Amino acid sequence: MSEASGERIKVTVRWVQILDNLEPAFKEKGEFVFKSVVSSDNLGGVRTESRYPATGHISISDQPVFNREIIKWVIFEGEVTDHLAIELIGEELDTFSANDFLDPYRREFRGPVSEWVGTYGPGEDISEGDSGEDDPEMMSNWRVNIFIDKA
Ligand SMILES: [Ca+2]
Ligand SMILES: [Ca+2]
Ligand SMILES: [Ca+2]
Repeated sequence: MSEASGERIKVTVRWVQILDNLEPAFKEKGEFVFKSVVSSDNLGGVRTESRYPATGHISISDQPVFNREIIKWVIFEGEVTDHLAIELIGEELDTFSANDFLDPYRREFRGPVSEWVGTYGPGEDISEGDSGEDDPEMMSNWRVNIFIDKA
């Protein structure tokens, strides 16, 4: 294992946008908790889990204009060489029934780090073949913007 071969990166979820708050129509906001798993098979294997917010939940509306929350949530900071996988699970908390889940988000990056540092969001992708309905950051009930930077 050679530590010198890795590059240090930082992955931040900059914002989330809720298209369906998974609540009855009369309720404007849903109560959300997001969980992340960031992993890499580089350097003997890396896996980092975190939760946003750290405690409690965040109430987010699904009304246009009010449905985007800037969260600046750092989900990974560490060394990788040529692989990174990001998974996000959004859970909407309910008191009198089982919790609801947003579509799971997953995206995997391979190859030299310099080829995939950047911003990944709805309709602003760097990689080819990721536009329109295939855009991983445009899910049926939410959207996400992720920033991968050298740290
Ligand atoms: Ca609900
Ligand atoms: Ca709820
Ligand atoms: Ca995208």
